[in-house]
Formats: sequence, structure tokens, C-alpha cells
Amino acid sequence: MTTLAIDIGGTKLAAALIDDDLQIRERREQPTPASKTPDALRAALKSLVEPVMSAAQRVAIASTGIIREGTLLSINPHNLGGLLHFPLVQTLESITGLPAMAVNDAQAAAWAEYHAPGINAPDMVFITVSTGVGGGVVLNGELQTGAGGLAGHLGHTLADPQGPICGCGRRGCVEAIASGRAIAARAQGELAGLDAKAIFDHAQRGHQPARALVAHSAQTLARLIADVKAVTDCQTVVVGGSVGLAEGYLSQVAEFLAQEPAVYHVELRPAYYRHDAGLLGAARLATGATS
Ligand code: ADP
Ligand code: BMX
Ligand code: ZN
Repeated sequence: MTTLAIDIGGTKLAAALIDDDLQIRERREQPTPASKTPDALRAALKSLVEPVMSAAQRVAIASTGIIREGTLLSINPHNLGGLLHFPLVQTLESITGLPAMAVNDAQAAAWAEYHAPGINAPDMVFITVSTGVGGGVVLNGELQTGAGGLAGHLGHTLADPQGPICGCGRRGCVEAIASGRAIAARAQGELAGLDAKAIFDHAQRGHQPARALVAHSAQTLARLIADVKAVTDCQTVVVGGSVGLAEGYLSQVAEFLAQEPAVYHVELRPAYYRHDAGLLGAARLATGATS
């Protein structure tokens, strides 16, 4: 059977055809529309999947947001242009005529990464540092989604009680400090108005204020990882997302984590499946593959 896998992030939409052996073909990508109205997202998803959907027998969606009964509920609507709700499963079923299922993007990515070569431990946590900061937790070999879909939303744990207000309504969340959007929002002077990618490019060239923004994100992530270790006692933390995978970022996180007491140290790895972890995890959950 061929799965049409779709990954909906705050910055980009991706789709791919994935066979039962979990090989990706026909990968496509386009920007996420920044619109409060569901119509723009529906139209973008339609143009993304229409050229490839005839080859698929089912749809598996990994999406930003809390996924509850097939519907996307934003915890931080700012990441989706203010969009609060979106009927994911219903929309994709009506576009494609195929059965669809949906899961949170970081939860999906965690499930793919748990099956990556070299992960042999029963407990693993995946963190994406991307438009937002998301998480997926696997404990004793089981993906934790939570009764209401909220499990693993690590970006909304507290990093700084004096920090900026997060789009979720809470003050000082990890996401409000460490995410791509937060890095861009904190930029001042000649960096003001640049996105995180451009700020990373400046940091690579030695621009001190840009380096400080990146380091503040990496330090905040390291503190989150120490908390995650304390809560789960996991053996491995896998980091993905375009910020998480940016050159030099994870090594800075590792340096900050090394400054914490040894009991909080944990193996850190970059996502093996890079930018495809969400697509592969959703397809794996749809096929019910166990190995
Ligand atoms: P999504 O959130 O849609 O899953 P990404 O994982 O690509 O998408 O994350 C988007 C964020 O990552 C944006 O803030 C963008 O500026 C930033 N970004 C994209 N590419 C890079 C890069 N090479 N280095 C650092 N940041 C990047
Ligand atoms: C936000 C939240 C999470 C998501 C995380 C990473 C929304 C719309 N999304 O914390 O559900 O997993 O961002 O999302 O509230 P990404 O777009 O950065 O991949
Ligand atoms: Zn928050």
C-alpha cells in the first residue's frame, strides 16, 4: 500500500508518497500560508497533494498543533498566522477521497526517530526547534500522545518567568525564547526583520549579536533537556527541525548541557531522518508498522 504522507509546519508544508517499506518517493514542499482563515490552508494543501495523490491508498498527516479527533487546535496560533482550528482529517479526505489519519508533527517525528538505526533504548525524547519548539516522548517503547493530544508539548514548559509572553498565553515558555520565530523576534539593530535562517548565517560569519541570539536559544534548549531527563530518565534525546539541525547548533546545546550536573546528562543526537522524520513517522503510524 502507498501512503500519501503530509507534514504541516508553521513555515513549510511537505508531502511524499511512502511505500510500505517506508521508502520516500515524490517528495514535494511549499510554504505554509500565513492566514487566519482555513481556506488558504485548504487551498495550499490541495495544490500540494493533487499532483501525487492518485498513486496513494491512504493519507497520514503529521501536523503542528494539538491533534484531537482529527482536528488541529493551535496551542500557539501565532505559528500559523493566527489560525485556531482546522479540520485536518475531514479536509484531506474530501480533497483526496482517501481515508486519512493525523498526529502531531513532533509526536510523529519521535516515532520515526525511535526506529532509526542505533536507537536501542526503551525511552527516547524528540525535540524539534523549528517555527516553534515541539516534542514527542516515547516511554517503554510507546509513543505518548496523551488523552487530549497534548503530551510532549515541551515548547510550552517554563524557561524564564520574566521572559516574553508566548503565543499560548503563558509567560516565558521555551518556545518564546528558543524557537526560530523567537530568535527572529528578539533580533535588534541590523538583524531586525531577518528570519532565523539569516540570523544563523550572520552567526556563522562571526556576527556577535547573531551569535548571542543563537547561544541563548541553545542554552534554553539545554536547560529543557535537563528537565526532560529529570522527568523521563530517557536514554537519548534526538533534536530536529531546521534550527535544531542548523550547523553548529547541537554542539552548542551539548556544551551547555555539559555545564549542568552529571545526573542530567543524556545522549544527544541529530534527527537521523532530518527533515523527513514527520513524514516517515506519520506513515509508520498509519501502516501500524512495529519494526
Ligand atoms: P516547520 O516549522 O514548518 O516544520 P522548519 O523546521 O524548516 O519548518 O523551521 C522553520 C524555522 O527554521 C524558521 O524560523 C526558519 O527561519 C528557520 N530555518 C530554516 N532554515 C534554517 C537554517 N538553515 N538555519 C537556521 N534556521 C533555519
Ligand atoms: C507549537 C505547537 C506544537 C508544535 C510545535 C512545533 C501550534 C500550531 N503548534 O508549539 O503543536 O508541535 O509548535 O511546530 O500550536 P513546528 O511548526 O515548529 O514544526
Ligand atoms: Zn507557550
